Amino acid sequence: MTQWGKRADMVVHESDPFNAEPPPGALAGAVLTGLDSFYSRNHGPIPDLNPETWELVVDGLVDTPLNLSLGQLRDRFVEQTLTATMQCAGNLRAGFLKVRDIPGEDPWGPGATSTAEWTGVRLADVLSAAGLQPAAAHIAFEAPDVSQLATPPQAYGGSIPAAKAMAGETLLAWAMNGEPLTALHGAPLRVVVPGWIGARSIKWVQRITARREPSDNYFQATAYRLLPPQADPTHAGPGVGLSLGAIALNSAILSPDDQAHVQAGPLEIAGYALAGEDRGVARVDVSIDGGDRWVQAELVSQPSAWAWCQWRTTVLAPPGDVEIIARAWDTTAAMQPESAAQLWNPKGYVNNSWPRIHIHASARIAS
Ligand SMILES: Nc1nc2c(c(=O)[nH]1)N[C@H]1C(S)=C(S)[C@@H](COP(=O)(O)O)O[C@H]1N2
Ligand SMILES: [Mo]
Repeated sequence: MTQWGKRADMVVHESDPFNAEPPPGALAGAVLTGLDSFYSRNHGPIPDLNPETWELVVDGLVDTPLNLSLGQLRDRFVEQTLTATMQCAGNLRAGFLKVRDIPGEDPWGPGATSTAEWTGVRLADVLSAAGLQPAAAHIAFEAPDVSQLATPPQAYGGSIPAAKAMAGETLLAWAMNGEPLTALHGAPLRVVVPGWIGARSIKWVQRITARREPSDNYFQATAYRLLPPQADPTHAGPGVGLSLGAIALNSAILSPDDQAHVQAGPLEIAGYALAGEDRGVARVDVSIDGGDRWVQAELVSQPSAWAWCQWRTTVLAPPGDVEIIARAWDTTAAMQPESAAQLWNPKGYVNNSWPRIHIHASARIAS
């Protein structure tokens, strides 16, 4: 049996806590990621919650604090379904490790990114029912999974600004690709914050608190912050560096595999691009000559403003070692930064530099 029902070729970075991503090729070409392939990122043990007794508390700066069972949540609010991509801030950290080591963090490839159709209710509807007060600037989430990686050890949590919480796309979801949420992905209920780093999509959410300030949970105040290159992450306390929220424009090459042996000649290249909050993917370029000439890839599908754009193109691979580079542009005409070295940071977040893979093409044998 594979762990947690995942595919046999899942790249497992850690078993306890479970941290795993699908091989890149498994993500190529498909809008939705199957539940057996969807990456999983955990900071502690996976809670096994009883949906019958589980309750969601909504409190803080609200007129009417709420206690809601799963049944009440389904009955009182209008069901919503949205296709959205989840992406970990550590996606593509592996590219940073070629620049400089990052101790204690997993070397994620491009697979810490997956897309599902999420079903649940709007967080905005629940907050409105509770009577969100004007002073509430941040909405904090609490979960029961206690992480030994936090200083001090504590349950996972985080927050988003009230404006994002009240935006229609932010959901409290109980289903993924039409199936009930699994324990691994946050059953019975998780937050889904489309366009924002995965860390804010709190799984197993049990308390939602409206506050004046962001959550002071370790994973909001100290982790998931972009530190300057010289900073020592073991000594950076709360509030140091940039708090990560909205996703930065990024892309990945999913097929062929890095280091693949292929035949020279026409070669299909496929990948994803993700623009994040408020933007769409406008163009993806591919180069096989170090960036002298670029061909525009075909944008295959972008199922919603909150999902990745799958792209593909065919190049003529010359015999020998070939580097394939991609770069995405968004609807504000901004383009991804070129080099990982410029972006390297001590925790290895947000590597949105141009993706590069190397292949070896062998000359075709004349027949
Ligand atoms: N309670 C809880 N929620 C969590 C986490 C966690 O460890 N505990 N990890 C976060 C991170 S960093 C990411 S990237 C996503 C991953 O969601 P997934 O495991 O469903 O892919 O969940 C987020 N929500
Ligand atoms: Mo993450």
